[in-house]
Amino acid sequence: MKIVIGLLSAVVFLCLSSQVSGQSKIVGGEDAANGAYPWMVALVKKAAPDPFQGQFCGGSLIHENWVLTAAHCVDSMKAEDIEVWVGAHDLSNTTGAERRDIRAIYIHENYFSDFSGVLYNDVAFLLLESPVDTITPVAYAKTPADVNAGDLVRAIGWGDTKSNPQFPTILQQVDVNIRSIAEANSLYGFDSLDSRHIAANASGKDSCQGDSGGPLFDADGDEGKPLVIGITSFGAGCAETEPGIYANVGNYKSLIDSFVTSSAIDDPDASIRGKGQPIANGSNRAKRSNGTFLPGRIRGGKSKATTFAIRNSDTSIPLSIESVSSSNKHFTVKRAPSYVFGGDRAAITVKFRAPQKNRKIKSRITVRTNDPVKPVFSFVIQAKSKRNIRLSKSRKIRFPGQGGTNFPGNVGGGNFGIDGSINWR
Ligand code: 4AZ
Repeated sequence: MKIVIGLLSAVVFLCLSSQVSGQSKIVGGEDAANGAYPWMVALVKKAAPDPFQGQFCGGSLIHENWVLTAAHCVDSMKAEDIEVWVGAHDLSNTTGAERRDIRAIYIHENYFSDFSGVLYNDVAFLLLESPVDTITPVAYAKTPADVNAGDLVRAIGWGDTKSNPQFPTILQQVDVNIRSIAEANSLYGFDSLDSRHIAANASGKDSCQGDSGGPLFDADGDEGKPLVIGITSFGAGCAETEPGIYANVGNYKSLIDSFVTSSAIDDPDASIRGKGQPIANGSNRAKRSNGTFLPGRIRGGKSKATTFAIRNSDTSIPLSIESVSSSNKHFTVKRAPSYVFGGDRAAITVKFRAPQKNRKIKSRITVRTNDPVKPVFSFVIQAKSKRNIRLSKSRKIRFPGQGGTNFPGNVGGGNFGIDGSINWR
């Protein structure tokens, strides 16, 4: 039942997304005053001919080294393919704005999308190649309770205006009202939105495609100055009856604090340690090991997990784990962090599922990180599988005496007791 509703709402979602509401600006907004939001960031694809054509998302400068944006903006992108413009107003003329390359992208550990298209933990951090020290960063909410239903808040961006021109060169702003999560869930017809989200809209007014990653803010929430409370995330189209949905920044305060306080200049320096026995590689067994093996033999069909610790050096910027992969299908990566703060460690769990054969199986685990000196770690893991005992049809077996007597001979997996833990087939 839940799945049916999910699929239905996914269909409704797609239909609404393709409708054009005929409103003007961000949708229903107006030109921002030049210089009103210098901390506003444009995310731009470097491959594009100019910032206007390359702009694909927004962001907020929350620290001289850090931009807060949406995970869905950058989760399939490489840092070297993006540049940011801080303090831009007119994307067709970025004179006076600050351009920066991106040193690393960090995506929230638990960012995901469900079957109806709802995004959760749509939060990401961009580390700038060099600090922006000429622009004051914007304040961000310290608690989710900083907003209440009915509050008037503001969204800004260079996204779709649903009018002409569809994509503005001038930064747009729109004022919208916070909607309670209960109301937003009922307007969407599902129950998926929670304290990780903020909902906001007003009649004919909304953020839209291209505004994602940009801020939702209380214009005077930080002692008369802007306070970022949301990250533009998704919606059922734009300026429809369903409100726009934003990541609830106050909910992520401690994570955001961890990033903005980890601005060491030092590059990350990763090391990996595994449990189990070292695999001998060369003459000096202990020193020249390049991985571990799982002790014992694992019976066909059974699984065994092993854990590796990935550590980042003390004084470094966060280590971003871009991917962890296994070269052999009998080993799967069950758990891997997406970032490791300086001085911290995190677990990588690899699971071995034994095939129905007596075999020794090796897999190369490859970890890709943003460690600039040694970005790729690779080590071997090995396990032995043990064939489950199957009695071949042609083989006649007589059970001597009563149950519990040891069965002589060697069938399949070796000597065994008749009432031992054997899977008879
Ligand atoms: C988008 O696609 C998008 N109406 C952003 C915000 C909203 C809808 C779509 C909210 O980036």
